[in-house]
Amino acid sequence: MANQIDDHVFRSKLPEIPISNHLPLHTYCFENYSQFADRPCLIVGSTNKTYSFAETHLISRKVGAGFAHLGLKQGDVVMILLQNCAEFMFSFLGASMVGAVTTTANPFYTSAEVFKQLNASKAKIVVTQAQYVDKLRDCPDGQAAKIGEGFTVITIDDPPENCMHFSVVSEANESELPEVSINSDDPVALPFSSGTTGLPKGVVLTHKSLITSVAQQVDGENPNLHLTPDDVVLCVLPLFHIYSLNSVLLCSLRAGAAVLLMKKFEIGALLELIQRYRVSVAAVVPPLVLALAKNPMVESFDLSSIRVVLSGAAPLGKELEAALRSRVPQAMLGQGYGMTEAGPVLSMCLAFAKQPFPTKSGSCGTVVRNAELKVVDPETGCSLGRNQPGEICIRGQQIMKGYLNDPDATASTIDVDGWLHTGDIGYVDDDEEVFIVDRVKELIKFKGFQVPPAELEAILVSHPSIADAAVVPQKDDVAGEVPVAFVVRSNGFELTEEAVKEFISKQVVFYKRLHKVYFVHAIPKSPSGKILRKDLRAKLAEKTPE
Ligand code: 4UW
Repeated sequence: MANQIDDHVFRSKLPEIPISNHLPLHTYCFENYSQFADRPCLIVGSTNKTYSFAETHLISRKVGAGFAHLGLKQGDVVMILLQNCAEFMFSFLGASMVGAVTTTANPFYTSAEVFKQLNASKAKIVVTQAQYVDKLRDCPDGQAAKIGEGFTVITIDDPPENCMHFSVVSEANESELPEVSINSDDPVALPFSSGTTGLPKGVVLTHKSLITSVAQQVDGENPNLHLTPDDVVLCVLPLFHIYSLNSVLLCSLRAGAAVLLMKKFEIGALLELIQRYRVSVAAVVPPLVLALAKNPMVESFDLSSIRVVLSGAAPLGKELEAALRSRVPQAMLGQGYGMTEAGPVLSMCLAFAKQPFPTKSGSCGTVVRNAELKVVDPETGCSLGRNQPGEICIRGQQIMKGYLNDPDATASTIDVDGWLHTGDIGYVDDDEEVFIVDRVKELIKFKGFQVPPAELEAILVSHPSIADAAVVPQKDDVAGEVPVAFVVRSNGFELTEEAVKEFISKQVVFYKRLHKVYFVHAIPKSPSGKILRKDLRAKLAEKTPE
């Protein structure tokens, strides 16, 4: 406790607010919706179909009732394996309404990746599209549950064999939605993240955590991220990632803003939709900033409606920010800083507040209100003052409850005093702005997507000709970072770089593919057997790492 008294704790410049985090998440999100019931809530970019808030509320209730009819019980898990679409929203909210939990997965995952998450989360229902159903059929080790036996598959388009159509749930009778008593500490979302070390793990986010995070952004007299029913918020970032799910979907729902859903990023379609729907808030990641700043097509479209560009999930260079500024001079540009386990938002640009504050380029915002942030020396654990870089820690009701069935991983991430350790190195300056300067955790980020090195290392050492392996990030102008491997061949085995790359690419989603393989005689390790990643990163900085 002595240590706590000495802590330098940073807080928001905005006053604390009361947060209704005793409610279930869906009740909180729809709390004010009668004020904008007939306004657009969801706009489907590819079809121009629009759902009002009242329609979204009703369909979500139907889906909840439909899920219950299929046997989904409070505490059960639904997997959403979809690109951005209206059914994503209905399924997430419908599940919440019956006290169930949603785990979101990337539809581009390979079958092996999907099954790892399906088995770990024990999902009872999978909502997906017909084209992804094959991934659910051939479980690689043949041991998992099967469609129709262990889990039910619902497709939003023509259902293949043993699957049912989404209308089975979306046309259910909403009056049959079961009454459930939800505790604020019950889980509602289960995204997967590798955190600071190891394999992807289920991150238990409760009703309380997500409400707190949304409220920290959009509630109060002077919201940190000011959204109104006049806003149209671009939703091109995938909803299976917590950034889009929380800061785009849930925040808009709470604030009454319309969400413009795009299935995937394609610059022409994106620009056309921004112009057509007069998008006012664009949530982006640095590669999208690059496209908006550099692509010549941008000149032919009217982007004058954009008032806010929010970037996050990976570092945004100052030069890139400046280049974008010249394209959308009327807009406020700034960053948010999030981490799945943190609920996810740690800090948000205060230029987005209703009564904005001046902010600096390169900053990741200021810690959100109703939360505490500190910076600790990674060696001593002591907290540091202003302008001194160290590991960023966050505390508040928004952070995860813990990792699913993994108390050890939870204990090594959230300490006994409730501080969540991020594995990011940064500092807080004289104006309360957070700057991230490095990452000490293993995680690699390709265009903001998580690439867990431990996952690739486990696959590599399963190869009969590989004795040992380590995967580390290499800087890349477009993706930010790309994964590269150091590989030790087994005695006497021939193995080419191409063969190693192909072995990996068959088993993982595109952004986890290896960009380079270096053959070495040994992987540097600490006496306890930990890979010395710092040494390997230093080797990469040399010209010839072999
Ligand atoms: N600058 C530098 C940043 C930044 C960053 C994240 O995949 P995860 O677990 O989670 C995220 C969540 C991002 C997010 C959520 C909600 C939100 O409003 C927002 O603001 C725009 C962003 O990315 O990866 C977490 C890790 O990603 C890095 C950092 O290392 C963090 O621990 N990261 N944001 N602005 N790095």
